[in-house]
Formats: sequence, C-alpha cells, structure tokens
Amino acid sequence: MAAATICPTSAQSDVILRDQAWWRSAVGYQIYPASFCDSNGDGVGDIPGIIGKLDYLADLGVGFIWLSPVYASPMVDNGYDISDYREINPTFGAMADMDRLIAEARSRRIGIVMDLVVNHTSDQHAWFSSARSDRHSPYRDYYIWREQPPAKASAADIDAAFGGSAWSQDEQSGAWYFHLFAPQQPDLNWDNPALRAEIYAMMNWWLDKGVAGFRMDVIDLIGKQPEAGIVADGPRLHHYLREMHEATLTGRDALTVGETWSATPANAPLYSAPERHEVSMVFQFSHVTQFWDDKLGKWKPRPIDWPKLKSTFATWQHALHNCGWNALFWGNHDLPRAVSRYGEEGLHRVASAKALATVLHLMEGTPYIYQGEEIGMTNAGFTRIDQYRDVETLNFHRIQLADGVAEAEFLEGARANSRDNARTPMQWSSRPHADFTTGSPWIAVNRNYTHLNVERDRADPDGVFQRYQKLIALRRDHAIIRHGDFRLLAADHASLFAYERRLGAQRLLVVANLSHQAVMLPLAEIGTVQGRDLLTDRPVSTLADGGLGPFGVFAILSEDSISASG
Ligand code: TEU
Repeated sequence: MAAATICPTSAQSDVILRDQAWWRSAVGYQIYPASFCDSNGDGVGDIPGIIGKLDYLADLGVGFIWLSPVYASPMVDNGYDISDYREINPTFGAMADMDRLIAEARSRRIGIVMDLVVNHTSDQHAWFSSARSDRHSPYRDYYIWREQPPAKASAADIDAAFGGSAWSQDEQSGAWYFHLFAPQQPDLNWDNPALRAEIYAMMNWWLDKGVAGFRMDVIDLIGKQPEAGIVADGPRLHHYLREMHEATLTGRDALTVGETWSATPANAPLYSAPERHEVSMVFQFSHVTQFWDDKLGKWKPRPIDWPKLKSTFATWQHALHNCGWNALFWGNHDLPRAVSRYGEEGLHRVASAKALATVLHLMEGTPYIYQGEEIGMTNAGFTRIDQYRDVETLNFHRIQLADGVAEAEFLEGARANSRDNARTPMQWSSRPHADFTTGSPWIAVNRNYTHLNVERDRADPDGVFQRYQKLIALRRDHAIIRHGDFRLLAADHASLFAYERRLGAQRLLVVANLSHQAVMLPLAEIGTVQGRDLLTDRPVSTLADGGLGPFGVFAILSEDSISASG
C-alpha cells in the first residue's frame, strides 16, 4: 500500500496527537545495561548502577530510558536471548531493583521503556525446553519446525543474521527448528494464537508495573512465513501489530517503537499513522545500510556520502510529516559510535559530535541518544579478535576467514562496524576503569577514557553534554522543532547539512558544516541568515566572512517568512 493512501485520513488525528502524546516532545536515552554502571564490582553493569545515575539523566533532561534487555538470559546475545520474560537476570539485579528503577525514574519524570524481544526466545526458555522434549507439548507449536532441512536454494533455505542456516536440528526431537539469529535463539511462531495471547499477557504485566512502553526488537519479522521464503514484512505483520495494540495498549499512554530494518518511506506510515493503532514510531535503517557493501555488508562500510545521506533523511521527514512519526538516531548498541562513523575522532571530536547532535535533534521526530553519545564517545579501537565479545562479530570472523578473507581485512571492517564498538563501558571519569566498575570489566574500556569522560566533558561549558542538554530543552520549548515543516536546503552541497523548519510565521534555519574545511555559505540557497541562534542564544545579523568553520553549526530562529524561497 502506498503512503499516499494513508496520509490524508491521518492528518486530523495527527493534529490532535501533536500536543498530547508526551513522546513527541521527549528525548529518549538508550541504556545498554552491561556497559553502563556496575554497582557491585563484578565487572558487569547492573540496575542499581543505573538507579545511581538517574540524577545524571534527569540533568541531561531525557524523558525516557530505552532499557536494553535485563530479563533472565544465558547471555548468548547479551540478553536478546530471553529465558524468562518475568524474571530479571541476577547479574543485573533482582525484580525489587527493577521496581525501584521504575519508581525512582518516574519520580524524576523519566519513563522506562522495556526492550520487548518476542521474535524469538532463548533456547533455555521453559517453552522451548518443553517443545523440544515432547512433540505433543502444548508449547511445540510456539516454535517453527520442519522434519527435513530445506533443499539448497529452495524458498525455505534462509540464512541466519549471525551466519549459517536459519534451520538447526534439535537433537532431542530430531526435527529442525527455525532461528533468524543464533541457534540459541529459536523463533517464535506468531501464527499460533496461544503464543500471541501469552505475549500480550506478559506485556500487560509489565505495563501494570508502570513501564512507559516498549522498544520492539526486530518486530517487522514476526509475520514471517519461512516455507514461502518470507522473512520481513510478512502478510500478517500489521494484523498482529494491531491485535497487540488492542490487547495491551488501548487506553494506555505508552510509547512503542518498532525496530524495523525493512521499513521504507512507503510502508512506514502503516506502522505509525496514529489512527492505525499499531506503534508510535519505528526505527528505520536506510541511512545506515545505504553505506554498506553490496556483498560484504556491514563488514565493508563505504565512506559517508553526505548528499545521499541528507536526501535519505529528507525523504523520511516528508514521508511521515502529518502521517506518522519518525524516530531519529545516529547510533545504538548494534551500530558504530556516531562521532566515529559520521564525524571525527581526532582534533574535531567535540565540534563534530555537537554538529551531528544538532542536525539530528532539530528534525521532526523523537530523538534517541545512545549512552555515551552525549559526551562524544568513540569506537572501541580494538585491534585483535580476542578483544571482541559480540556473537555476530565472532561468528563472522570465523566464517569470513574460512571463506578466504584475510584476518587484517576482517579486523579493519570490525574496527569500523562491529557491534562492540558501542558496547565498551561508559566513561564516567579518569579514575581506573573509567569509574564504570571497581572490578574487571567484561569488555575493555576504551583507552581514551583518561581524557574522554563524563566528568571532564560536563566541566566544559562548550562540551558535548551541554549541547545535548540544550537541544533537549529546545525541543520541549519550541513547537517549530516538534512539528514545523521541513525543507532540505543546498541539497547537493558535499559537506553542508542545511535545512529549514517552518511553523506559522517562524522559520528555523539549521546549518552544519560536516567537514574539516571551512566553507562559504551558499546564501542564494539557504536564504537570510538573520535572527537568534538558539544554540548560543545570541542575535545573528551577519556571519563573519559568510563562512562556517570546520564542524561549525548554527540554528537561527527568525520571524521572517519572506526570504524562505531564497
Ligand atoms: O537487532 C536486529 C538485527 O538485525 C541486528 O542484530 C543486525 O543483524 C546487526 O546488528 C546488523 O549487522 C536486534 C537487536 O538490536 C540486536 O542486538 C539483537 O542481537 C538482535 O535483534 C536479535 O535479538
């Protein structure tokens, strides 16, 4: 279905939602619990550690925390393999800690958004144990089975995301089960209504505890039909999402964000148009995957092409304006660090982190900050395979070397794009282990913690933290940031990211130079540069030399509506 068939009807409900939905003015903060703050010295972050940092997050100004999984798990995929949805992994704490986190966060007006991983469970989940031990178990049909492995190149012959076939033989029952990720992460069978009811009951249980919503892991995969070779965006996907909404979210003021690698500007409104009652918004990844290699994918990233990247953002801004809602992000626990991928780790680290934050946060949508991004943390810088912990990285290391890829070449790709780049511990101070733990960290702390840490950045009035704090406050205070129209300017410029937002007589002009070189502003394309710079709170009447320095950025608010067309 094309986006155009959805938008006109949604415009009205969108207007109503604008000033009601709390998540349209809030900024989210993602916590990867293992790497955030360790309170008991076992080298792994935990829930009490997070509670101890709530004042820090309140000071930053975030409205909600997306908490990566803290449920019971054998941790094959760091918690994305859940063995009990209603228990907390003891490494992270107890349920009492979780309840305290929800309450303590709420008292600071911060919601807790749980990670909902329901495409698959762990193979240690009681459902799977029962399913594999007994073909007549009521849980057998919670999973996806076939008697034979699929014939090579047949429709069902599907690859798993972490390498190898998506079908593995279960030695207990002799049959083959389906898993889109590791073999220890068997896929759930969403075609089974009993399974769906069980998931909805679990979601309600968490919502009744007071969580603010869910981030839905790979939710675009739940409508899969493996026998037909259909994985993402299956025919019953939206039916399931509407049913889920009806069973769990009706009458609640919750935020839901679907992780949807397959979402396109054309189908994204199906998920997030308010009157469809599916999810609040989706994470889409076209700005990420467009720079992956056709063959080697993320392991051979291409350099960023700014005109392409800008045009992708613009397409998404237009596709969901009055028609759905965008989730805005540079990074997460699966992606490289924003400043390393899109900015500059060296001389211009701070300036580039601030420029990237600014262009992202002043678009329409709900911005997400991945832990450490608010101080400009960088990629891990690992040079040896034994430094990595991530199942995907370790699997592909094995697979690609067996395929003849040179180790140095693989390590170069991993250094750019391994998921562990974002998983090194949060750098709180220059004290040992960056004050993340008093023990021995489960994954190495980035060596740059001695000068790159929270304590130091926050002491700098021109630091990265201060800019994020400012951007969060600006979104809250300015309707034009929340829902003004968007127009990309100087679209073909190789390094300037420039756009305007408009609401009534107001115009917000955002311009960032994302390069090492000073550039002249193409005034004919961007129009009048006059007004008040929201970032500095100073009036701007002329720009020195009409130029913008390396990674310079401004955001000028004016009432001038005439200069718009330049
Ligand atoms: O990620 C989905 C996913 O597809 C990524 O793992 C992706 O394959 C990879 O990063 C790109 O190379 C979600 C979670 O965010 C991720 O951490 C989990 O491992 C995965 O689902 C399985 O639950």
